Amino acid sequence: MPNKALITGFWSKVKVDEVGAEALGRLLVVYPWTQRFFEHFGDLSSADAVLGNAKVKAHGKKVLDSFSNGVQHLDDLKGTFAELSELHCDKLHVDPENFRLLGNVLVIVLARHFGKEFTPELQAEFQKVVAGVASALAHRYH
Ligand code: HNI
Repeated sequence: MPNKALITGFWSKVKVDEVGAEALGRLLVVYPWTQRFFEHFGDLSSADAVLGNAKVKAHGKKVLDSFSNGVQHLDDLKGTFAELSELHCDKLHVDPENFRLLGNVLVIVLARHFGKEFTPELQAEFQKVVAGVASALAHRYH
């Protein structure tokens, strides 16, 4: 079980809109096949286009708001993400490997935003959180 106090203390400093937009934007640039799910978002033709795309920003914030809710419910990630797992599996058909990719991109964005403050200890805790969220979102697939 991750160190909840350490995680929630740190998470209160995270700018969810900025970090969410950058994490989703980087996912789409670094792993271009993920763009397939977001073709209706408009111009994704270059890294600048993706990172400047208002729909990507808005959706990144939505995803990270949902992730924040998970941070507040570390004891019950499975229950917290049950409906979203159904949505991503049954309706959106997102390959669950992509949840793991987004989690790792999120860790990189946190490291970029917080620099030294994102200590190895915090990273270790966050790797557990992103793995837990990815696994909860993938639950419906099993
Ligand atoms: Ni995801 C919609 C949360 C990862 C593709 N996603 C949502 C919504 C939430 C959400 C919340 C909005 C639901 C609603 O409208 O009721 N997504 C999350 C979380 C993660 C995640 C918490 C991982 C931490 N989603 C991903 C990944 C992909 C993805 C990795 C694809 C690569 N999600 C989608 C798509 C939609 C979506 C596609 C619908 C978008 C739209 O509005 O058209």
